[in-house]
Amino acid sequence: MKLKRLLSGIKPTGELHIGHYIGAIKRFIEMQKDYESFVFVADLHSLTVNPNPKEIRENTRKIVELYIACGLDPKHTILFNQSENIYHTALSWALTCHSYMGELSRMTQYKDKSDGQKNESINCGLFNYPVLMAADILIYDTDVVPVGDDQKQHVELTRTLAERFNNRYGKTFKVPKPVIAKKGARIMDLQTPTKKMSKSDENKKGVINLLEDLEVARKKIMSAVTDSESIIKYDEKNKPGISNLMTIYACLTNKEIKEIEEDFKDSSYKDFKEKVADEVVILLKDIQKKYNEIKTDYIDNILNEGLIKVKEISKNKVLEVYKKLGLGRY
Ligand code: AQP
Repeated sequence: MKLKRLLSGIKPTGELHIGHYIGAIKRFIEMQKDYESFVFVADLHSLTVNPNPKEIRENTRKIVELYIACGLDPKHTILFNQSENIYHTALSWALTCHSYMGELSRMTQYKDKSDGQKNESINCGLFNYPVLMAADILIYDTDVVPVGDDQKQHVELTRTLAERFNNRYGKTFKVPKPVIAKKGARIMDLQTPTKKMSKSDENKKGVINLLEDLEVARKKIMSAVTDSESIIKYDEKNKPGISNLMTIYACLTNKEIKEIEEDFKDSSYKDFKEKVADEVVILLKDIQKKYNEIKTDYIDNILNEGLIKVKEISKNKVLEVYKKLGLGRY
């Protein structure tokens, strides 16, 4: 039986944190044997936030190393670097010309990230990047896109663009589905638990990186902001801090929230935080051990092999699209 296709990626704009692991990478790992998986480093997307070239280059390699250290297996997952496959941008332009200013300006991430900036100086890539993301997905006839909560709207836009194109030019694209985890789709900042844990966050106290020093990681959990009630109960609205820690614990132990409430009903916040910190440290220790064993050549070989496979598939899709649009001499 032909496996369904999965695709997802992470942009190399900084250090990966436990939010990326829980909301994205862990899910790719759980799904990789049941899907034909494509996981990439979204380096083109990082240009939307103007990071420096040296950082993009270093982070790109680091992300692939972390993908592998976390458990992505090149036998099951095709790994590649987005910009090396030129067909993504070729499809993106065709889709841009089928997208509307109105729908792109309604994207929450665009509104959030451009907030406070003057129109004249907002990077057009920030406005347009959901279309590139649609191209990333549609170019592979992707069935499912496992993403964190914040990316759901972009996958919905991808569906709209696919349907619009199919209606105008005949069936061309598969219409993909977002797969959002029931828990862990939005890990919150440990110091401001009403805000998503983010790699570009200036205050690093609320973020635990996957390559974080283990003792520092433990301290960050122990000093996570909670509330004064001291009851371990899941209530995102009124108790966002403890609810976030419960989510992290639930995802790392594969326990249900109800079970955690029951197990810790007589515990203090301090005791519970210690248990959460233990799980986080076990995870980081394991990832870091594997990360330190990875050799540079190994990463290059994997990316080279991945690139050959994805180029072949995506070239055919772009030719099909261009032909339907009357472009070239096909
Ligand atoms: N805190 C999070 N909880 C759950 N999932 C998360 N993801 C990111 N942060 C969390 C998911 O990871 C995937 C890749 O994200 P990305 O780095 O490409 O983009 P992002 O969502 O913009 O991540 P950051 O950390 O917030 O980066 P910056 O600060 O550079 O914008 C996505 O599936 C995302 O949902």
